[in-house]
Amino acid sequence: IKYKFPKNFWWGAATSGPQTEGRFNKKHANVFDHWFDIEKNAFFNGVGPNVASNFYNSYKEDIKMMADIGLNSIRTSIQWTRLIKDFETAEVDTEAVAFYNQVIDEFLKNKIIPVMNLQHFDLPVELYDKYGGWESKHVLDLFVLFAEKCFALFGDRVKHWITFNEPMVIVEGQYLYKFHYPNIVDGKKAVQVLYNLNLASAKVVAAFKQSKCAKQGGEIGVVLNLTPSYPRSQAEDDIKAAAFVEDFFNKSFLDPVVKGEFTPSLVQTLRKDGVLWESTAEELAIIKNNTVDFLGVNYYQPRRAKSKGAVWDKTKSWMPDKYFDDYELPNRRMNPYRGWEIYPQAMYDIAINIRDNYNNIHWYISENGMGVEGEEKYRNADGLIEDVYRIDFYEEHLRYLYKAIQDGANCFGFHAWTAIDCWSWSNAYKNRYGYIAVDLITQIKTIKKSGYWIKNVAKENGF
Ligand code: BGP
Repeated sequence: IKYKFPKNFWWGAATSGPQTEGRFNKKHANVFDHWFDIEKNAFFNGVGPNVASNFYNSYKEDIKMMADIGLNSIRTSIQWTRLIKDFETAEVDTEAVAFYNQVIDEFLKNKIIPVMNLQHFDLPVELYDKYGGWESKHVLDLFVLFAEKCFALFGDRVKHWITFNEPMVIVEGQYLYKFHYPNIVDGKKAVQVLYNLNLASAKVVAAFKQSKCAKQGGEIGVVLNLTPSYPRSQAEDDIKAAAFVEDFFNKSFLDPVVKGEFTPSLVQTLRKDGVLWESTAEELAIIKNNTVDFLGVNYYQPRRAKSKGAVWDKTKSWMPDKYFDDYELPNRRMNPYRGWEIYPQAMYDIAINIRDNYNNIHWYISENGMGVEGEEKYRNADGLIEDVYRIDFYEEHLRYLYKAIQDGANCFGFHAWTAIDCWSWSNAYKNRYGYIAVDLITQIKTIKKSGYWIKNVAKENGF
C-alpha cells in the first residue's frame, strides 16, 4: 500500500433522495418533479425522477450492495416534499417517517454511517409558486421547521447532518444560467438568494445546536461545490478576474459558513454595483454565531478566468459575468461526456486553502466522480463493466488528496458520486457515475470493476 489514509477515514459515496427514490407515495412535487411533469416529452426521452433508481422499493438490497463494496458511510437526503404533509406547520407524513426510519436502520445494520442532507436542489414547487422560494424569508423559516422535525425524528441515530448541497448551484441554476426551474435570469435576485441561503443554513445550524442530537455529539455541516479559480496568466487583469470568480462562486459561501462573515471585497463590489443583498443586523448575527462543525466539498472541475474582453454593457442588468470571461486552457484534459475539465491537482489546492485560510476545519470530499456515457460497451463476457477510466480518475485525485493530508490537511473522508447509477438533473441517465450499474428496464443492479476497486481501497484504507 503506497497511499495509506488516516484512521477511520470515510470511504463512501453520495447521492440524494430525488435522484434515487422515485416518487412513490410522495404527496408533493419538488421543482424537478414539476419540471419533469411539464416537459416530460421533450425531456430525456421521458426518463425522469418518477422511478429513478427505485430506491424507495429496493433500499434494502441497495444498501446491502453498498455495504458489499465496502462503503462505510453514505450521504443521501431527506426530501422535504416527502417528509412533510403541510409545509406551514411541518406536520409529517407518517408513511414517509416510516420509510426514512427503515432506511436509516438499514444503513446502521450494515455498519454504514448515514449522513443526511436536508436540501439537494429539491425545493417544493408550491413554495416557489406561492412565495418565490428562496427569495422569501418565510420559506427560510419553513425550511427550519422541516429541519427541526428531521433532527427530532432521526437525530437519535443520524449523527451527521448537512444543511444544503451546493447552495451556489441553486443561485446559478435558478437565477443566473437557467438550468434549474424556474430558470430566471436576474442577477440582483441571485445575490439576494445567495444571502438568503447563507441565512437559511445558519438558521438550521442554530436549530441544530438546540437539538438533543447536537447535545449528544452530533455534528452539522454544509456541502459546497468548490471550483478553484485559476487566472489565464499572471497579468493583473487576469488575476483580478479570477479573484472575482473566487469571491463570487466560492467564498460567498465558504467565508460565511466557516468564518461567519461575508468576503469584504465581494461586499464592496456588490455595493458599488448597487446589487448588494438586503440584510438586518439580527440576521448577520445569526450568520456570525452559527458557523458549521464540518465541511463537505464537492469537487469536479476547476474554473479558469481571464479578463473581460468586451466592456460590460451598462444597460444590461447585473450579472457576475460583468467581471470575467471563462478561459479554456489549451490542451486541457476533458471529460467529453460532461464537458468538464479534469484537473486532479485542484484537490491539493482546495485542501491547502482550507488548511491555511479556513481554520483548518475538518472536512471531507463529499463528491467527486466521472460521468460516462454508454458504459454497457465496457461490459465483458462475464458481465462486468470494466470502468478502468473511473478507477484511474479516482486514484489520480486521491493521490493529490493524500499529499495534502501529508502536508497537514484536516480531511477525514472521500465520497464518490455515486454508489449506484442515479438520475441526473442535467442528463437523466445518459452519463453514469456509479460503482454499481443499474439497468433501467429490469432494475437489476450489478457491481462494476470500480466497485471491487473501492472495496479493496476501503479494506486496506488506501491503495
Ligand atoms: C453535483 C450534484 C449531484 C450530481 C452531480 C453530477 O453537482 O450535487 O446531484 O448531479 O453533480 O452532475 P450531473 O448529474 O449534472 O452530471
